[in-house]
Amino acid sequence: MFCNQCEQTAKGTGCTVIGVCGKKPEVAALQDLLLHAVKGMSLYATEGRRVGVIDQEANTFTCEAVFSTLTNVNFDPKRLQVLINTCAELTAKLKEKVARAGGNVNFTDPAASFIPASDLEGLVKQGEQVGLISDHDADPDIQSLQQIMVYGIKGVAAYADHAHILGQEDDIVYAFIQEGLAALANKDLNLNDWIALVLKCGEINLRVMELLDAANTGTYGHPVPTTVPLGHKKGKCILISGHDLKDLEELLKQTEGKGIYVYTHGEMLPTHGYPQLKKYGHFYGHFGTAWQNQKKEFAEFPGAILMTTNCIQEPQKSYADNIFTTGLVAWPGVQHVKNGNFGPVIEKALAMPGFESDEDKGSVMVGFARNTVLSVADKVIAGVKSGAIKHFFLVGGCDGVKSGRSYYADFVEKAPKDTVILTLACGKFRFFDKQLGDIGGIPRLLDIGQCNDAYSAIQIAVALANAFGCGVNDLPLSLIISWYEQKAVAILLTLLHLGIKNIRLGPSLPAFVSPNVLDVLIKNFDIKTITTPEEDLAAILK
Ligand code: FSO
Ligand code: SF4
Repeated sequence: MFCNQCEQTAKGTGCTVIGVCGKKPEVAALQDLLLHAVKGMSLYATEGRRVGVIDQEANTFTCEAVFSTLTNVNFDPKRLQVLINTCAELTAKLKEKVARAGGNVNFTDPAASFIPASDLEGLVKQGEQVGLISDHDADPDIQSLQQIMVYGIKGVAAYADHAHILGQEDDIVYAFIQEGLAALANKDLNLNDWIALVLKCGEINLRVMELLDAANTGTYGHPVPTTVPLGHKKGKCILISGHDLKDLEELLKQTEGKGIYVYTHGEMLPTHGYPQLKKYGHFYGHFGTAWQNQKKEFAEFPGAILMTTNCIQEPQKSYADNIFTTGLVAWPGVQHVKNGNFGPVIEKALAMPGFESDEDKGSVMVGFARNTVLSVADKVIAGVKSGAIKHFFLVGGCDGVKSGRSYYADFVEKAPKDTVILTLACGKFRFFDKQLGDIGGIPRLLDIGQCNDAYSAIQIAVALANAFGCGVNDLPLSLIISWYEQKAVAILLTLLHLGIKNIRLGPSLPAFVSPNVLDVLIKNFDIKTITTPEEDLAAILK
């Protein structure tokens, strides 16, 4: 196996024996094969668009399949086998449609004529031949750009899947995912073509985050400032993790009146701020912190646990019987329930002891997405003009296990009292419960939301820039970003597409960025790696 798509990749170069995430070589091969099969489908889909064929089934499937190969989503060979076979079936149907419409269906790339082996063993063998960088003679910079684009596309596909679940979609998103994957079969593209595709990925990711923002706020209202308890109530309980708001809503509906309290874990925390979700009286609080602490925290939870999306880790024996997956998440042997069919989760919660007493562990505030922040824009602008607010830091992104990640908590702790910290995604759990006070009524720590709410952060920055009559790069705003998996890659590409400069990225640079590509990033975008909180703060505020 070879996989280098996430930040925790082995030795900072690539997982070759087993994934640091727990991905076994056969699963890596099956994921590679699935991506290969989707590349084949994408060749026909892209040609299809040229002759007026738009296949909705193939489009939705493309996102589901690509999302399944994202870090910490699907570890189950059998479910990957189903996806590979479905891909081949849908591709055959699409090919026929394209041929009937007069399109070219004579592609020479092996992905276009892929026929899946009949059993898992055969599929694994096929997968071992088709890894993303299996061509060892290819130009390393082009290969680097191809990886950046494919990993960015994985992030786009994840967000597109979430948006689609709530009825929001735009064919330009599907078209780009397929155009990008089909481009991998085109050996004539040069360095500039690949740079253009990488930046287009950022542009499309902005669109898909906008769709997801419309999906979430359109369905559940704009988040409002909300206090979320970190303790618990006596009684039966379910813990829900991941990013999917629709799953949460269904769970809340189905548990209503059953004497069960629902708690969030990780990226579900910001959902407490949505009016149409917070209205449920039994939607109580947040338990634990973020995904990388799940083995310890899930073991301490006395109820059922539902994983709606990434990031799942190998379930420990102590909670293997009470954890469930839904949607595209899967771990072999873990009970999988269809989206919305949460009966088994509820039964499990009712059979488990639940919390024996109330416990108060303080609280945190959520709900500072664009609507809330921009409703007090006058106050914020006045604060900057009077000098009460000297600087804004966006300290956010996704978290991981590495100890170097303590940088982010230290940074927040050391940021001067006249600065405001905006945060989002699971990286915030390193400091989300710090009491940082306020500046003239504006809290110094503002939780914008999940990783996809980077869209909201961008809208806030653009609105402030307009109010000050300057560009985003001229605002007293610095981006201190942590990355872990491919949604973070997509967001980073969006920031580059918008021309945002001086991003400080950590805890380490992606293994898939070649020295020459890094050079381009530094020259054009002044991108930097994090150093120490003291050094970076001093450099930014000087
Ligand atoms: Fe984190 Fe996982 Fe939201 Fe990622 S929970 S690491 S960027 O999937 O998606 O922030
Ligand atoms: Fe390694 Fe990350 Fe790939 Fe898992 S997803 S195999 S940890 S690079």
